[in-house]
Amino acid sequence: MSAVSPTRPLADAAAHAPRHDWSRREVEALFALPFPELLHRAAGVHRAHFDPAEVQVSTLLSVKTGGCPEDCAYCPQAQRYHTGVQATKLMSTEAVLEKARQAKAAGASRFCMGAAWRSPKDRDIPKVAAMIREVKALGLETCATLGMLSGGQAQALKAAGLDYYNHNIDTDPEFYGSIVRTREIQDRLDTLAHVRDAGMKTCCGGIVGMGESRRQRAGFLHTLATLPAHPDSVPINRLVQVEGTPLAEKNTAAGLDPFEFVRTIAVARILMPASMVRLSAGREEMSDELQALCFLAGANSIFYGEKLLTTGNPDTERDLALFARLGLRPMQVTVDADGHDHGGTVHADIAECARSRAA
Ligand code: SAM
Ligand code: DTB
Ligand code: SF4
Repeated sequence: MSAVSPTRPLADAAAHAPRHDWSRREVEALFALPFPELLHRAAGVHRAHFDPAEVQVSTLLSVKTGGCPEDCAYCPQAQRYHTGVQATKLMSTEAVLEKARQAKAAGASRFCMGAAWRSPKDRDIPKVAAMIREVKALGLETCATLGMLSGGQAQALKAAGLDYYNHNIDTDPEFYGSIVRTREIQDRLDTLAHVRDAGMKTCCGGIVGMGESRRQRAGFLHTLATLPAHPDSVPINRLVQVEGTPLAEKNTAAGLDPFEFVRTIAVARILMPASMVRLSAGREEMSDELQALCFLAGANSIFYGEKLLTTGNPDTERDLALFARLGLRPMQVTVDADGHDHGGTVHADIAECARSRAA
């Protein structure tokens, strides 16, 4: 690694130890701070727990696209909206592995498999378990997002070697019913409990720009920060407006001030200091400067690769150039004896590409 490490790595970790007793008022007060003060505080917390030059890199693959019976108002994969997404069957393990090999060669450390299901059927679990086992055997961390899980399904995925399960609460519980009517937020919380009980890491966040108020953004982050355990990974998505979805029709993202998005990242960083905060969907429409502000505010993870699930992501060339211009480098993963991993596998390609661009 050529980059210089920060001079005070982890020095302030004790002063910024994770808390689970945040009050909603405290979270709202953080949102109300002057922007430079908020970013300063978030950057301090970030440095206490992480090297701010390191960004964890994940790649997403939709292993089963579209045709979903749910009514999430943001989602291009809901069958009931006419978004042009073609429904597919579950991919074969071999086809998934081919994509995982490509992601690894391009420098990803974690491979996330997504399926447009309300919840998997028990007969799907052995097929997904085979994908997980084989992707993990490539030396990648594994993540899946398959909808609601029973306790038994969570245990079966854990037994197959699944490291992370992504399941978002998406927004403030008070606003949830305006976005999703086919399930309740409690269903999401129940699945998260099954995932934790099975011993997997949780990846849980949501979407900004769905017409929620600042108070509701505070309520969303307050809910995450007062879960029995902070999610290990917190994806903050900016709504990608896909034609045919109810939210694209309402054009809710247009009402979101980009600085408000950065504030959301900064408050997430302060509330959940030891979690990875992922600058998730929506980067394709963001300027490099806005993304740089997000990294300054404490984001330390991205999706890398030209596609998210069904929508676009910045192409890898643009991301490599951004890493090089900002002096960022991909995080490495090492697995402790206790089974906890901190960062990613060796990703020669992305690190070397970013370095050669910086030279
Ligand atoms: N069906 C599963 C579920 O709902 O958990 C897994 C896939 S679902 C697409 C995963 C997450 O993607 C959602 O919870 C939501 O936060 C995010 N997402 C979906 N559509 C989005 C959009 N148009 N813009 C931003 N994020 C989106
Ligand atoms: C998450 O919070 N964002 C990712 C991942 N978890 C699965 C998905 C974003 C999807 C954006 C819309 C699409 O590409 O279909
Ligand atoms: Fe289905 Fe998940 Fe999309 Fe909701 S977010 S419609 S559950 S794929």
